[in-house]
Amino acid sequence: MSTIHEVRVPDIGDFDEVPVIELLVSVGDRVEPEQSLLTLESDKATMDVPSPVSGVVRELKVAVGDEVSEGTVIALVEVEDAAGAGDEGAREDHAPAADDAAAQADEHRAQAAGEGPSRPGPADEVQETVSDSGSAHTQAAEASDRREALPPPPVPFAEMQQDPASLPLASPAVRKLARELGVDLKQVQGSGRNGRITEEDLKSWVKGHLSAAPAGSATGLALAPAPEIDFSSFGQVEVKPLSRIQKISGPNLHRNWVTIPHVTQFDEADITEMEAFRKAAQAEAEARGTKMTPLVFLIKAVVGALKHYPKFNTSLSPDGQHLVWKQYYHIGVAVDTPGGLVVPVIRDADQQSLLELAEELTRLSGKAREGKLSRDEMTGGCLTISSLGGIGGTAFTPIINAPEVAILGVSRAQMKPVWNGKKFKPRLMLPLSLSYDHRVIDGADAARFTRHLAYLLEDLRRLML
Ligand code: CAO
Repeated sequence: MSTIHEVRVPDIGDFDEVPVIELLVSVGDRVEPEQSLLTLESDKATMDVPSPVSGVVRELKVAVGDEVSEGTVIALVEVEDAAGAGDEGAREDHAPAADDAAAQADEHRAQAAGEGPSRPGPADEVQETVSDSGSAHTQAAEASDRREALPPPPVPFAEMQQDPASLPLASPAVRKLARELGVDLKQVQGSGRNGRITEEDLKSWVKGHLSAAPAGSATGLALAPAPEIDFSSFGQVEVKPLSRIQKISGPNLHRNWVTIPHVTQFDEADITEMEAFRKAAQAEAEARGTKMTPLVFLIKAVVGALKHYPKFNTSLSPDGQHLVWKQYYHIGVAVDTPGGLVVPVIRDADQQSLLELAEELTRLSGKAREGKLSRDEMTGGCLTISSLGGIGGTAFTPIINAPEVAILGVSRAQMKPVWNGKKFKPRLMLPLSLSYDHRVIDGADAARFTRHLAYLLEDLRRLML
């Protein structure tokens, strides 16, 4: 005998009409208790909705983009065994659920007796099917007994009371395991879709830390805590919260800065000829409603350099024992927005012309500034370019956007006198600052990479060789 269980959105705190951003299962999939079914994203946090039962997904009641609130039915799961048939929330296929009416009567009676409304957990949710037969009193008592025999409902989103904006993506089961092991998930790098932390990632992280630390040695940085300073004792102050983006990116930047051994290689590219071509192509770009900036050429040249030096298109496995060599060329571009720094990713940059790249850059940076980038548009990058060329400066040391192994900083091009062996000639020189992960890349590799990049930018026809 099988029963159909309606899975509803559990208590998600003060949130209402939260959009579904990802479906993690399909119709026909077998699911286990606590397995995530879908992901919601409020303006403050990303949350998974777990299945309270084990069974087979028979119907998905929502699609990506739908907005849901506490109690919304999101899926029908067929529970096959006898134990499942007894679950709260289960609706028998072959008969109306008389018990459900009894459970409701039980609840209403409790409220009428002054016990006050009780907030239902996911396993206590009100049923759709109501029977008009049988004794409500007897069945209510049975329903109560049965509820007591059930395992407690999953406690959803306990983390929401903590710092929701900075929670990494992980299923409730992985969060539970992390809590048991005392691991802060923010330190674990996720290898799943959209950076989701899998059980394997968590175990590798723990193994890596156990094997890296000789017995008795300190694994942390053992720094003195930052002093708490009352700035108002020095003068008038105003305290404002960090933006949502800053709250998310800050811990990531911090982790990348302290866990990756950074070195920055500086170089310059002579872009005098490139600049002439860029200006000539500007009219065509404008006719297509876009702009041809030096960054567009840089994206193209970076793809060329990645093809020549594929080690820059890798990621280190979480245990630090393997390199993942990517066969695709997705380029991240740091964009300065009113809310903070975001990095949209231009997919398959190798397959796009300069004009197409210009259009894509205009589209993504516009969406970034409007805060409308989807998760897909911000993930999967191979190497990030951070260009401050439109603002100024001569060089800087960008922080690597892990799990990438290098980031290219670009500063403002300047006309400089360059010695050509006989005399000084005015040349437009573009400053390049390449930060790289020294665990993966040697200094000589980095110097070769930036030299090759400069070689391509100096004569773009070389990209076609
Ligand atoms: N040298 C000289 N001039 C440059 C230049 C360079 N390296 N890069 C851009 N310019 C010029 C452009 O040609 C443009 O000139 P016009 O106004 O005459 O057309 C002007 O500077 C402004 O360019 P832009 O900034 O609008 O366009 P872009 O394609 O260079 O950059 C974007 C787009 C989205 C990357 C940029 O606007 C941005 O947000 N940059 C900030 C990134 C950032 O904050 N990085 C720091 C992160 S910390 O690691």
